[in-house]
Amino acid sequence: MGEVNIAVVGATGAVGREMVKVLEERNFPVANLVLLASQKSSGEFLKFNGKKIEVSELTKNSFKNIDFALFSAGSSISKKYATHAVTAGAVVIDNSSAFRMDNQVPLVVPEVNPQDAFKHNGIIANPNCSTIQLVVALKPVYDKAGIKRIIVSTYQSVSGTGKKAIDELMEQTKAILNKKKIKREVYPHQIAFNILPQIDEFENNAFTREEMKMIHETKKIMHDDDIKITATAARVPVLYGHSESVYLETEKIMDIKSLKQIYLKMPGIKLVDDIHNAKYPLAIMSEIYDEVMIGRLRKDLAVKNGINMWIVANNLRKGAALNAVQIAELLLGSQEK
Ligand code: NAP
Ligand code: 3JM
Repeated sequence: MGEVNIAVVGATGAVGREMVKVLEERNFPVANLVLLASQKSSGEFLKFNGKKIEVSELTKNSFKNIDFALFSAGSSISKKYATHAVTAGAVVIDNSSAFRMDNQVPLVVPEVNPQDAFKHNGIIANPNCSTIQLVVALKPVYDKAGIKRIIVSTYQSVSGTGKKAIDELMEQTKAILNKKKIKREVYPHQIAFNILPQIDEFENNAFTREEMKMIHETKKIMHDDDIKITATAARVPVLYGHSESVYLETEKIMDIKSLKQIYLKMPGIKLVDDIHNAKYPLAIMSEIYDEVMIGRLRKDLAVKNGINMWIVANNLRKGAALNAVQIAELLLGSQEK
């Protein structure tokens, strides 16, 4: 692979820092790494491959000679700056919700719909973290047996809201243990020792935007508008890793044994399912494993083509930074041919 120039927009954030780590860990062929953030961070340094790289302020002119611009600074920044990156000749891989449902923008999970990545017009969108782990688990079931119904409930960690939310959970926990008053800035309610059944704003249909992201994005990635999917998204006082309880109804009956065999062979999936030894995916395991972990696989008792499972993945890595870097790898691999 030839070396390429990479810009990371939002490099100082929870996702951006993970981007830099993932590029290093995967020996991504980086010629030049440009780290961009707000004015407040300009002059800070981040480490990459043993070298300190200075963070610069993001401007419209930040993208000269950049091949890939990995954006994770929120949707308003993506809307404002992505076209400048594309005009400068870069391919944008955007982690925000800004372009995900745009018909001109592919929404890609390399294990699920890699072919879509090549249809881009300069921008490729990374799905929402909860959608990514869901569709990785759905794909082999969909291919083998068809899926007509999905009911998903999420248990999402605070790192999904960014670095301020990680601090808020830690500070509130300390305050409560020390019998002090808690401070609340990021979430509408106390998050320590609590569960919030709200992620992002409410829409007019009484679902939250996070829930609607999962519903729309799943249909787009699977190329199937007929899947009946409903979602409930909750924030839990966990630092890293999103967990999901998933119920599926397949078109054809699928037996659990053969599904386990398929999952065992799928790249990007780690089957953790040994209930007699209390082995199932745990949020804390996502700090070690990059795969989407699947467990608690079982046949539904009331519906003969119903399947239940529990899935966990690292929201900052497979849910954001890793998926984005895998998309870049996919494009680079094709340029080699
Ligand atoms: P974060 O920890 O709050 O980091 C935000 C980053 O954006 C920081 O680097 C920040 O720079 C930068 N930023 C903020 N305002 C800026 C500006 N005006 N100009 C340039 N940079 C600016 O948040 P995060 O968790 O990393 O998430 C960032 C975004 O990634 C989210 O808003 C979301 O759109 C996306 N995201 C996607 C997924 C996914 O599943 N695909 C998951 C999580 C997040 P400073 O440090 O200088 O403020
Ligand atoms: C995850 O700018 C914003 O409002 C960012 C909000 C946000 C998003 C989003 O909508 O891009 C925070 C955390 C996401 C996401 O992945 O959809």
